[in-house]
Amino acid sequence: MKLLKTVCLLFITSLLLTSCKSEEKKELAIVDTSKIYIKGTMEAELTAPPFVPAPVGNRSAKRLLVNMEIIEKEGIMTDGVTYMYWTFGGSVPGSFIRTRVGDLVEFTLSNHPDNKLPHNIDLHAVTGPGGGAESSFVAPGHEKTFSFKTLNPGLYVYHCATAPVGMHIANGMYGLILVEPEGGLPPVDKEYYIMQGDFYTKGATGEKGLQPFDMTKAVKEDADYVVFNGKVGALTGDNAITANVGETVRLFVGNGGPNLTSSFHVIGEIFDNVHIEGGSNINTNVQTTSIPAGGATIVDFKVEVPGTFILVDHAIFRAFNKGALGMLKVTGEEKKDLYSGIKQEGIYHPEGSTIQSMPELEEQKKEVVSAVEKPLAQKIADGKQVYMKTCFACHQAEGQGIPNAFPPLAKSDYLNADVKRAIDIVLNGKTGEITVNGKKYNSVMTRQTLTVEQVADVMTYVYNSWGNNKTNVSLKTVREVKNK
Ligand code: HEC
Ligand SMILES: [Cu+2]
Repeated sequence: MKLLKTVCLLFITSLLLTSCKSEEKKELAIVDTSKIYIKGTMEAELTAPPFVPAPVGNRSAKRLLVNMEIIEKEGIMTDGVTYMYWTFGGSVPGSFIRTRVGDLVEFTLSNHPDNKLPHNIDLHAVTGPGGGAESSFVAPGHEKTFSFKTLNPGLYVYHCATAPVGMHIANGMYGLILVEPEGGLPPVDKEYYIMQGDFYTKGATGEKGLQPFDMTKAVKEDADYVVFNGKVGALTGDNAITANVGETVRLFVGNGGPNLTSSFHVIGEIFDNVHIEGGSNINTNVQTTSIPAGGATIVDFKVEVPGTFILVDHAIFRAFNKGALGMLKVTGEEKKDLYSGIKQEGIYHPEGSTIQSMPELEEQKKEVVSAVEKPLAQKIADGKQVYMKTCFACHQAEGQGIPNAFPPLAKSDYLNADVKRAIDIVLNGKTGEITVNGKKYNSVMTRQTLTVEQVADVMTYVYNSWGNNKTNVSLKTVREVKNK
């Protein structure tokens, strides 16, 4: 009997304890904004991506005036392809809005008189019908004002919610609004604004000209472009985001959709902290984070070593074939103890014999056997095999390259100007800035481990394809470059 009593008591206490605990959690998540007093009025700073306004720090809650203009305008999707974007503030994604919990946001949405359509805004940070959509519906040449109080800290998507909603979002009508907690987010060295979106065009991916929106493809979720910040290359080359070794970087990452979930990943980095789904729960040491359409996340990480770190949607064809690729360039001193780079290169014998440190010797042995010049057609055929195995991943099937990341080999002025220079690149790799067909590239091509014969074959194939100058690259020329 006594035992039963004790067990009973224990059970009740544990019940009480657990209910107490969940109460505590609730209090962390929801702020009692009735206890936050509004002191003064200020105009919100709005920024175009990849930049964000200054942190709120420990400013008091305010009446925060947000003035946003809707602009429909033609812009560049990728080289030779333009698109009619509908924008909040003139950019895709739209202007970044930075608030703190307890602010009274007075939102004025104006629709430029040159626009063709009515629009509105649904902010996921709003507690109220339609997230503001009903109160903000505005015809061209008009403006509407409504206000809301930011009750929940977090990173929120906003988007147009005018019918057909999918079309307005697909045309670029989305952005992020940040509600910082009391006292602000912990300070970091660099902050950037990135948003993924999928686009659907009448023509196939890369088809030139002004491409209209394609409703059928959008319904099928068959995207032609999946991009960061509204276009291919918005964050690559000269547009890359930057940091210095030792700094902490925070990315506010949203996904406008309209359809696809993002598997957001930075190649060569690990997220130290991830605000899961943009909320208050923090996960640590994350490789890839999932961002649903209409969702967002905050990630931060310290950059420890220099180099170019590639931002991707790790649903990887989207990155290499549809545009979801960006770059973070980190400059500073090498930290060989953290990352060595290539330490040693050798021949790998699976049978388990010793590693030889002079691969050239092996290659040269092979060369003796195949020192005879083959007929041109045979070289081109063999060269194509090498190309599809080795070069294709970066320079693409038709040698067209990837804007801002991998230069084209098709009709490449750089390639056609100097054969020996091109051979040298394949033999020894290439870093540093080069200009190909008027476009600058500043990336890394790794050294390709190919035999002299393979180099002659692949270069002959490249020179005899896609409008290049039909050079027949001889074994002799490759050897000359190799032994120079
Ligand atoms: C890992 C990606 C990658 C692979 C694989 C690759 N390249 Fe490159 N290639 C590049 C990059 C990046 C550059 C530009 C380097 C720079 O910015 O300095 C480049 C530059 C070149 C250039 C000079 C620029 C131009 O467009 O004419 C040639 C020629 C070239 N590569 C040929 C090849 C050939 C042939 C192969 C296969 C044997 C190959 N590459 C494999 C990434 C790659
Ligand atoms: Cu709209």
